[in-house]
Amino acid sequence: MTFLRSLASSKGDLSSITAPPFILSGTSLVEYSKFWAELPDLFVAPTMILDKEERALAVLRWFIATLKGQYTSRNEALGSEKKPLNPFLGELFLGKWETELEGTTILVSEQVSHHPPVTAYAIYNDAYGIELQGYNGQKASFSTTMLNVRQVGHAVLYIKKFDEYYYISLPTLHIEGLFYGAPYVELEQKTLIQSSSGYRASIEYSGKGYFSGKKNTFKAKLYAPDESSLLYTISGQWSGNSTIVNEKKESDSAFYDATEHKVVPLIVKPLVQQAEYESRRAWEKVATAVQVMDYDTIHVEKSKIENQQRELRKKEKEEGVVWQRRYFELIEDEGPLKEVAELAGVEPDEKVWRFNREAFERSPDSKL
Ligand code: HCR
Repeated sequence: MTFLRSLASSKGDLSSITAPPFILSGTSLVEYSKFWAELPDLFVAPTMILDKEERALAVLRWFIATLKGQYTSRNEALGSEKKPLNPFLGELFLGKWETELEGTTILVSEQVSHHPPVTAYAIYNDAYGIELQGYNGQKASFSTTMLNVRQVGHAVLYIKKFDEYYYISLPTLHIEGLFYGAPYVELEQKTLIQSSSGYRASIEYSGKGYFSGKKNTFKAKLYAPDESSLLYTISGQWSGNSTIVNEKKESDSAFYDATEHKVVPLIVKPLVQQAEYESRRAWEKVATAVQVMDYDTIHVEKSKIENQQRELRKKEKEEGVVWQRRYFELIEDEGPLKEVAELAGVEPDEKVWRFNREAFERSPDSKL
């Protein structure tokens, strides 16, 4: 009951929720950016497709494939959704995927704002010339039995060879199972993937009972640049099987099987080699305490980090300085991304977080 009351009074700020110990996770939210590229083969696949329409379809397949990791991986590994640790300002999560065919894919994820919490990230594979950038925050509200979470921000995929951008909006989600102490995520509403080539995908989500009796269902439609022509309809479960219908040929075939695809683990430097502001090193003691359910230590160690941060902010205020973000900058977006957002019919954000790759590569942090 204390937990449910805390949810009801969270006033949109998920970091203020006091979760019962068995729902706590030892993983910081800054790590969640990794879910975008745990399938490096699907991440780079669009770069090898010459046909624009087929390429837009490959981007859609990759996106659908990321959902299982993003929204069900805690349930699968830990039995229920968990409350992640609130990243501190400047917290970094770095890593790489090394695969035989795709080579190296790099991840840089940074907590660029604490209040409200915002994580910015960049993921790139130079061998294939593909890069994903984005930022993410959450706004929550509580309704009788559910916690509703609206995601703020967007992601942008860039394919160098074709000088092509894809603007990706983020789905709204809600958390069910709270009364039973077994929370899980269900997606709702829509995601839009708008390409600078004009192709557009719209993905509609639903839980049990709307499209079918199954959980995690979706229906995606891919449109040609001329909005009226629907090319493909894909439907099924994002955490399971989906089928594609070619609307012109009126034929259907398998689209994606999430149960078949194995994620590639991210390689993260050993803790001793990490800087003190790197996520796993900074939260090491809390994470160990969460694992052994030592609640006093969780509280003591979390408070140490929070107090240190409070001191830092106080000092900055006294000195009249602002915290310098490490590898991301808040800029006015006047470039091609703004155009793609306009093509998508979404109001572009006035300022967007963008990766400063040069700054990252100049730093010892880039030695992964
Ligand atoms: C809502 C959530 C924190 C935010 C998580 C996000 C939206 C973060 C960005 C990722 O790209 C996608 C993503 C996936 C997660 O499913 C989502 C989390 C699910 C639960 C967590 C809440 C803060 C936890 C609240 C405490 C309970 C009730 C478990």
